[in-house]
Parts: sequence; structure tokens; C-alpha cells
Amino acid sequence: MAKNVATKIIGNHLVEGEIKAGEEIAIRIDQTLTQDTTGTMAYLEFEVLGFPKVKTKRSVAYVDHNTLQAGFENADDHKYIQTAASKYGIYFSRPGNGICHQVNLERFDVPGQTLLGSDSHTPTGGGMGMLAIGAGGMDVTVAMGGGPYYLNMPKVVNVKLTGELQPWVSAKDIILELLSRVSVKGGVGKIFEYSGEGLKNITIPERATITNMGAELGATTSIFPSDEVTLQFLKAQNREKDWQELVADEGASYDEIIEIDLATVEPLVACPHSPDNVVKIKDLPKTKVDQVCIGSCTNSSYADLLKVATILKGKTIPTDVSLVISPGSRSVLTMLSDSGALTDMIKAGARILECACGPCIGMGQAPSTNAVSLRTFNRNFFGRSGTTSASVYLCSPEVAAVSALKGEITDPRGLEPIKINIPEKSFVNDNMIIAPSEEGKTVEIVKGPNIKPFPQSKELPSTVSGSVLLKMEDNITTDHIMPSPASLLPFRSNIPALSEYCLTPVDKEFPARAKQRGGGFLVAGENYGQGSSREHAALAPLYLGIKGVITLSFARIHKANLINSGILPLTFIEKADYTRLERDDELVINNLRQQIVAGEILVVQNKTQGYTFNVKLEVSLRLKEVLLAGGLLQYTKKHN
Ligand code: MIC
Ligand code: SF4
Repeated sequence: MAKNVATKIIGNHLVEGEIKAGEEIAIRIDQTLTQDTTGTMAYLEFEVLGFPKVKTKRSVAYVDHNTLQAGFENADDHKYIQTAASKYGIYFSRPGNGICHQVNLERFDVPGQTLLGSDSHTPTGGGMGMLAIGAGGMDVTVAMGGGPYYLNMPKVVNVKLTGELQPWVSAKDIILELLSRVSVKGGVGKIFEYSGEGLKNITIPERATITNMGAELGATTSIFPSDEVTLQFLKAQNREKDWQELVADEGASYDEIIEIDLATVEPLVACPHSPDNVVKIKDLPKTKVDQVCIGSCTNSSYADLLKVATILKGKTIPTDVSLVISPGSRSVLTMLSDSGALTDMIKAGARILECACGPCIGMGQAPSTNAVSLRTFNRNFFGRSGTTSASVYLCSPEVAAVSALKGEITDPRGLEPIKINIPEKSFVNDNMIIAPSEEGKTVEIVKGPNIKPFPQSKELPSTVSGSVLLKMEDNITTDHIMPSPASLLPFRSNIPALSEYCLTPVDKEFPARAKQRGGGFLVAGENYGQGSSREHAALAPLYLGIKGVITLSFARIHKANLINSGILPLTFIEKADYTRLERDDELVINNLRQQIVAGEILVVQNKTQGYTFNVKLEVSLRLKEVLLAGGLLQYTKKHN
């Protein structure tokens, strides 16, 4: 049977199950990546499971998020990760070496392999023809230990690209176009596979921009074929030996087809506070910008930043605009420096930040009160910039640079198109990537005082009860559930401290209420838990005693994180039950264990309003076992 690219890779890595959309499958994981804000938890879990060493082909630990060292906490986390990596056979990418996804693309992604990363933008590797999936830390821990990764076989959507992009339109506009068509929840349970004659003009960093931001569709992952363009990129990185051709068979079938004529795509911008709130810039009312941020794992390649430098060359940004640029990797920064492009940026007045996530995760550069911040990033969720009154817009690097100079969000068409020259060879130097110790056993792991034991769930009881502590709307993000501004990020290894801020963007009183009542239930609308893969968004509720979350639907990674933490992810069958339920209603689920074993419908009693309603527990038999055991760690301990 003619196969598409995604199915070929899944087929080559299949350990359990049948490749049938919706069925649970297990795949072998070749490579893993962690970053610092999810990594500390992943390595603490690795220790708890007692694995001596990773069993993957390659695992890399990055430090790229929490790089601002305003106190000892972050530096302690870095040291912990570095020593744990050395002990367990993991490569360590030092702070300053770059953003995990950009560095992994340059140095480690291999077409045809699988990658599991504890970061939701791991699908960036799909630009290289890799099956790259984001997951919670615990799933990555298990994969590092040699276990397969379980997922529901997604539907494969073919995105056919025809035609050619017009000047001043770029890869970011393609993914924004798709977001405007599909929405932030339209990709749930799907893989987006790109094809068509339009591909030949789309470079690897551009493909990576598209697969990176496929995360914002809610997709399991996105993937491009591995072709001549892929080979050129790998040659530039001295890695041509990693190349193999990987294209869909003639007549391969897909579950859905979307066509995009590249010639019709226009410069776009995502308006506050959602990446799918997309409009054509030409239709946007005049919008003055206070801040422009260029970088993040979506748009920080050498080509992206060279375009920016070319636009800025010989000009000066207005006095009321702050322009900050964070290169994606040390290789990118070195090339900008060697080519003189960095000088052009500095002379124009740009503030150059280190090669890290920086403002994208609110690590500094919070905008001023009521500011408009235009960013080349992938997320503009409420409050994520660190300033709740700010309005964050997302756009391409070209639009960002032109808008920074003009002082307002600007459609660049009409300006003279720019030309850039990308050298055949990239700057390659791995001296900031430390290989693991050959004597892992003797390496001592260094743990600072801020690294606290994390809460571990217990076997599921036969009855759960509690009140509805919070009732929320659609599209609640993990930035709402576990906010991560610069002040809180240093506590990623300290769940008790972090839990004090759990869900506070929705209701400041929530942590106190949860503690006072000894836990309870959360209720929400569609797509609950979209965004970041941070398992803290499950561990902090676990610490506060949350037993179940009842929603209209869940985002994939968060649902898995809840299950891994032993929290019930339940969905309403009737929307009317969501409407009827009120905050503070007392709920009980009796005979819970029997009900779980018996099927997928659970009966919930609303003691306050005096009625019962049905909810669904849509999980595989294996995940039922995980829940009954009290979460993935307990389950894995039992089965090892
Ligand atoms: C994000 O972009 O939200 C993050 C920060 O990279 C997260 C990981 C985290 O919360 O630590 C992600 O995308 O998974
Ligand atoms: Fe870092 Fe932002 Fe990318 Fe997350 S989305 S990995 S915070 S650059």
C-alpha cells in the first residue's frame, strides 16, 4: 500500500498496536531532548525510577529557558541538569549555546528517526523529516529509560503547497494562514504532512518555522519529506551522512487534504491573545508598536536574522520603540558576527540578547503597561509576556523589522524586496555541547536547596469527592494553569512553592480555596490545557489535591500529563451538564475503580443540585491501568 511519510516512520518504529487512526499505538524513540524548565522534573523522575543510564540512540539536555540568574536557583538547576546528564549518558548543551529546537535542528535531528522532547515545540524537528513529538517530562523519562511512547494514532492531514511565495511573504505567514483556517484546536489528534511542488523553494529553517508552530494547531506533530533541500542543509552542517531520502509513495492516502496556493498568502499577524486570531496586516487598523522582539524557536535562524539585519542596515529605530533580538543558537550568532550583520543590528539600536528563549517565556523584556509588543514568536497567550495589560501580536521577522523601523505594524509589500546570501557551509562548533561521562556511576549529582521532592500520586481510591473549585471557559492554556513569568520560573523544581500560583491568572483565590477544602475538581470548556508541555500544570494541581478535571475537551499533552500524575481527565457527554454545573457544587464519584474497569462512562453525583450526570473517561486499557495505579511513575515501578 502506498504510504505517506508519517506512516512510514511510525511503521518503522511500531512496537505495539495497529496503524489505524484513533487506535493506541506504541513507538520506539530514537532520540530525546529536555530543556531546563521541564528537565529538572524529568531527571528527578529518572532517579525515582532508578534507571542507571539512557537507552536511546541519543539524548540531549538543554539549558535555554531559565538563563536569567537573578538568584542561586537557576544556576543550581543548571548544575543539577549538567551532573545528572553526565551520569545518565546524556549530552549537555550549555546555557548560551542556544534554544533546544534550533540547536537540535542544526546538530542532531535525523530524517526518518523519532524524537520525543519535553517541550511542546519539539515538532520543529519535523522540518528535517523527523517524527518529532512534544510530551510531558514523565513520558520523556520513560522513553529515556528505553520504554516506548504511547499515543493514539493520529489522522494524517496532507497540506499541499503549490505556487511560490510573493516577496515579503515568508514561512511564518504560511503557518499563520493555516492557523486562521484550522484554529488552535483544529489539529488535535492529527499530523500535518506537507507536500507539493511549493516545497522545493522552502528551506529547512523555514520548514522548521512551520512545523514548530504546528504545535499551536494542537497537532500531534507536523512533518516535511526529506529531500534535496534537506541534504543541502545537512551538508552545510557537515552531517550529510545523516541524510536519507524520505518521501511519500506515489498515490499515498491521507485522511484529509488542505491546499495552500503560496502565491495567495499575504503578510499576516496574530492578534492578542491567541495564535489563531489572525488578520491580514493590510486589514489591521493603524497599530503603533512599543516593543518588537525577534527570535524564539520559531524564527531565529541565520536566514531569519540576516533578513532582519539587511532591513535594519543603515537605519535607526524610532526613540519610542524598543527592539530586542535573540539569536537561536551560538552558530547563528557567530555567523551574524562574522558576516557583519550583527554590527548592522547593533548600529540600528537593537538590544542583543543571549541565544535563549528570553522574552518568549517572559524571561525578561516584559513590555510596559498597556504596550503593544510585536513578536516573531509562536505564542501570545494572555499574560505570557509578563505584563497582563500588554497586547502581543505575532508576525514574521521581515514584518517585525520593517514595523520596528516604522513604529507601527506594517505590511512591507511595496518596499524594495531584499536579497540575502546564505553560505554553503554553516559555522559548526560543538564545544558548548558536553558529552556524558564514560564513568557515569562515579558522577555525583549536585542538587541545590531549591530542588524539592515532587508530589507523588497514590493508588486511585474507590470513591472520590470534592467541590468544583473553579469553572473555566474554552482554550485555557497551561500558562493560565501554571504561569511562568521570570519570577516563578526559578521554582520549576519546587512544586510546593509553584502551587501557590496555580491558576491564579483565572482566580487569585484558587490555591487558598483548594488548600482550605483539601482539593476537589476543576471544570472547563473546550481545549483545556493547550500550549506548553509543562507537567507542572498537572503536578501543582496534584499537590493542591485536585482529583479530577471535567472539560468539554482536552489538549493532547496536558491530558497525558494529568493521567501520568494520577488525575482523572473526564469529559462531559452533554454540553448542558457543563452549563448547569456551578462553582462550589459538591461532586461524588462512587465505585470509581469498578466504573473505570467496566467501561468509559462514569456516573457523577452532584450533591448540591441533587442530580447525576455522565462523563467519559476516554483512555486506552493501558491508561486505565496507569490511572488505577495512581499515575505513570507508580505504574512503571510496578511493571519494571
Ligand atoms: C513554552 O513555550 O511554553 C515552553 C516554555 O517552552 C514550554 C515548556 C515549559 O513550560 O517549560 C513548552 O512549550 O512546552
Ligand atoms: Fe523557548 Fe519560546 Fe520556543 Fe518555548 S516557544 S521553546 S519558550 S523559544
